[in-house]
Amino acid sequence: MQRRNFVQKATLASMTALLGTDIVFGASMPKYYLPLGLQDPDPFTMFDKDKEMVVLNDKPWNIEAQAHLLDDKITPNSAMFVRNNGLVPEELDATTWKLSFDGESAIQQKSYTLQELKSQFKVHTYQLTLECGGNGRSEFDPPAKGNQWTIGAVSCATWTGVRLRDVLEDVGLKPDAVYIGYHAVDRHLSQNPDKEPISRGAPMAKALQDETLLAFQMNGADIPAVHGYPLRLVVGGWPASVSGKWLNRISIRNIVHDGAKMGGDSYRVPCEPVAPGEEVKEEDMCIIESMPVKSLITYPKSGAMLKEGQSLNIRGHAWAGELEVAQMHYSIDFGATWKDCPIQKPINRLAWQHFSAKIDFPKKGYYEVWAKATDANGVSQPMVLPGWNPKGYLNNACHRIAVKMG
Ligand SMILES: Nc1nc2c(c(=O)[nH]1)N[C@H]1C(S)=C(S)[C@@H](COP(=O)(O)O)O[C@H]1N2
Ligand SMILES: [Mo]
Repeated sequence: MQRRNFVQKATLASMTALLGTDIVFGASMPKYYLPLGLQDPDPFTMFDKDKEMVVLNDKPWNIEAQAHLLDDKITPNSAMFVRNNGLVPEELDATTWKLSFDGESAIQQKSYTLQELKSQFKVHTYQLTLECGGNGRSEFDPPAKGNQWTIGAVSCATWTGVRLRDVLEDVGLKPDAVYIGYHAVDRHLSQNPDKEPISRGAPMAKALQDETLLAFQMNGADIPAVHGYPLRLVVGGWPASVSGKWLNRISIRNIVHDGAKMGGDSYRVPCEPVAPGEEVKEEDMCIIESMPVKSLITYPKSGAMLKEGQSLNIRGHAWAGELEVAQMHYSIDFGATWKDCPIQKPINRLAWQHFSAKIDFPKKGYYEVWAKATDANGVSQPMVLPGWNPKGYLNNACHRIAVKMG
């Protein structure tokens, strides 16, 4: 990333220096050509990701996990999906970083260095589930444009930072404050500095929750560059698009924040169900808030082979947006019957929960294990696709794995 930009301005001499040897026919190189030897390494090396992660797009970078890579209770960086709307910022300096507050409903304009945030406010740590609103999009029919996420755009890492609420109280909220909107330093794909790739936000009630963090650490270390170093808004349980990376400004609004990707059909679904493929008027679209109940079998990998009579231990995670997962079930007969599956309590609100079960199969043959979570309101995952919507959001259909015995 850094190099691509650099080379536009680089001279032949500096490229030679970087390569450590002469570019023998350098004079014949097209202007602005980037020698292969100076191009970025592969995304797995560049972002420190598992080689089994799946790249969906490289401009911008969008990379998802596979179910078995998400087996850890706390998602390590190596298995955390990447969703960028614009270009990963090139220069990120934590020592000079500032977070500023503005907006119609801010009592004052104020800014904080990272050091001020850390020293003036209490530091909190939570495990928070972040799922892209478009996770599962690839299954919709008629198909929806956008990254064709399968099941891997979800993570639950440990985030450390200060509460947004504490800082908002320090800035001061006017009584008409209804929403916060974030701004960040990543650039629009067009490279137009006046355009933001994304600037979303949350209603005040969500912004003021205990778990809504201005985070400066992930899994006990600096946040990796691609995940928002050095400061990120983390809003668990809502579409991960609300969790602004590379955060440098928060606007306190007296209207629903109207930043990039807040309107149209971005992160919005029909307020009332529609038929697949139906056109939906803009005023009939509603902003996605809490994500729906969902689960993932992370062990074994689909395609597991068992010996005759061998039982199978499965495990995975379940989450339900703002709610807790109350029950977990599995089926080996395509949903005809369901068995109870023990599920742990979350370590804190908005963290995913872990389930496991020991399954016995009646005889040799092909099976599928389907997993189904039910939230605290009694709402369960649909067995197959839920309601169609123009951008293919909120697919929380039951996850399943194939198993062969004998
Ligand atoms: N500044 C900024 N923040 C952002 C984005 C972005 O492109 N720029 N993408 C959002 C979207 S759509 C998602 S799903 C999550 C992805 O977070 P991750 O890449 O850390 O997994 O970041 C959100 N925050
Ligand atoms: Mo997203």
